[in-house]
Amino acid sequence: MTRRSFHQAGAALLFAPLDRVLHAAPAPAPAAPAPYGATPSARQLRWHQMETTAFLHFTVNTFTDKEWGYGDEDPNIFAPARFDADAIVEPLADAGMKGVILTAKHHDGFCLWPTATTDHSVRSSAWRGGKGDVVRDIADAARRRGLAFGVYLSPWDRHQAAYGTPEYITIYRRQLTELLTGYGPIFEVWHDGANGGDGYYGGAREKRTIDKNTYYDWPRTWDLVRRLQPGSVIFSDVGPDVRWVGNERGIAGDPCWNTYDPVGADGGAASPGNVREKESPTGHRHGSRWLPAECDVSIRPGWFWHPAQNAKVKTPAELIQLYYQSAGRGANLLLNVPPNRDGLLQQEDIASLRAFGRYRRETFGNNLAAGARIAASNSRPGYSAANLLDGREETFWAAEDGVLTPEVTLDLRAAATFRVIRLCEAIQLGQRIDAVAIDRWEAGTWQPVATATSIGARRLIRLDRPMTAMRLRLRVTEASASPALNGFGLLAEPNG
Ligand code: FUL
Repeated sequence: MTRRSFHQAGAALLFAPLDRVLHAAPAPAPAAPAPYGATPSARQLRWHQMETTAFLHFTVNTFTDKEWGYGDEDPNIFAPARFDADAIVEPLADAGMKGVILTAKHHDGFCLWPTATTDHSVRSSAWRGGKGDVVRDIADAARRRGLAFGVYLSPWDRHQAAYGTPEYITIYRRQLTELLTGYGPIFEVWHDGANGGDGYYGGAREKRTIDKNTYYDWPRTWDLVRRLQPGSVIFSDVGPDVRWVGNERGIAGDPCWNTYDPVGADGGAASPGNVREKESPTGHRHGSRWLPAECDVSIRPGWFWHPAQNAKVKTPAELIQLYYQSAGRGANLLLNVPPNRDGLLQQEDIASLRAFGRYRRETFGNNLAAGARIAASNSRPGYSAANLLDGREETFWAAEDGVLTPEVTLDLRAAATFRVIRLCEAIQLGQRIDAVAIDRWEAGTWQPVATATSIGARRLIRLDRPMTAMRLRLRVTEASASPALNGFGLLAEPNG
């Protein structure tokens, strides 16, 4: 309200009949904090809520024992005799995965759906008499289990004769169009950054180099995705919605900021396959774009299934550790679990997934702080600290404008033993907090328990060992705007 309109409103009140003043409209809802810096779009907010998703690397490589197919494979080699999409998706759901992304086409160019753009596809395979469609089956099975479905479509295509010419870009966009129009809602479109090199290329068997910044004309392809699937996030080294975390070990930086302004490897413009990836794990504090990190990693050494790696599947403890290093730092975890030659997940992988899921349910199913008495040193009207414990993302605790280092105390009413502390920022208002500290009341004084930097969608602090406390204090020690948090959790791991 300007000064002038304030005076006008005051004058109107002064001359209004008394009963109208007394029965004036209810007080307006308390003002929410103004957003700080870059903020997430609605599609990014939905993606943040997913927290963990699964990747399926599956194609001719599964049968040739390779990581990168050359593009000259006989389609008949793709023969997953017992392929069962429901059997693949169920253990993923059990592990807590909220979506699944399938390699609809990897670098070999073999399409897992009966595309009209090439013969190098399931249509040319004797598998299911050429009538099979892996994309359809996984998409349908995912939906039956309540998981969202996404696609990986490799830009590099070692089969296509036209690769390297503008004609191939038309083919790539037609493939994308088929995937984005024929299989229901797509939550994420995944463009990897491996580009160019040697390949079959329709029999040429040669090396082809492309200009990573210009060849694919990414902005127009992304426009196409926006048009066909407006709700989908687009992933690549540079977004535009979700950024690659900069390594394939599944580990986010600490801190891991949601904002980022990607720069090319040589300091110029960035594009998929050309980014200063050392900066991707942490992002840029106060960057101009909301570009959160996704941590892709395989449950095995390779992205595809290899018989020799059945004994090298990550253990439940390793998956749990990865979860804290990715989702626990506010990023999303994209865990690859590659189907085997039967067209099923391998027993070893399933066992790790199930144990990981059990751990998650048992640890995160019960917030020991839920019934605490809670008080804040400062709250703006309508945004009380009780909102930290109500289990709802929409409600949050916020300090008044200009108050950057408020604190919250919790009285658990009885001593509780926990190992994990969970903090969630109200990221719809931007990333506001720079650092926090947690203390416990012990022997008449506050003793430090832990500190953390970036929070974002969630920060999970896993202590070295379980800790018992009755009173705790959360201090925001540094912030760029008045803090706004929507969750505080204390969690106990199974067996301690
Ligand atoms: C990379 C590819 O080269 C790997 O094979 C794998 O698909 C990984 C997720 O992306 O760019």
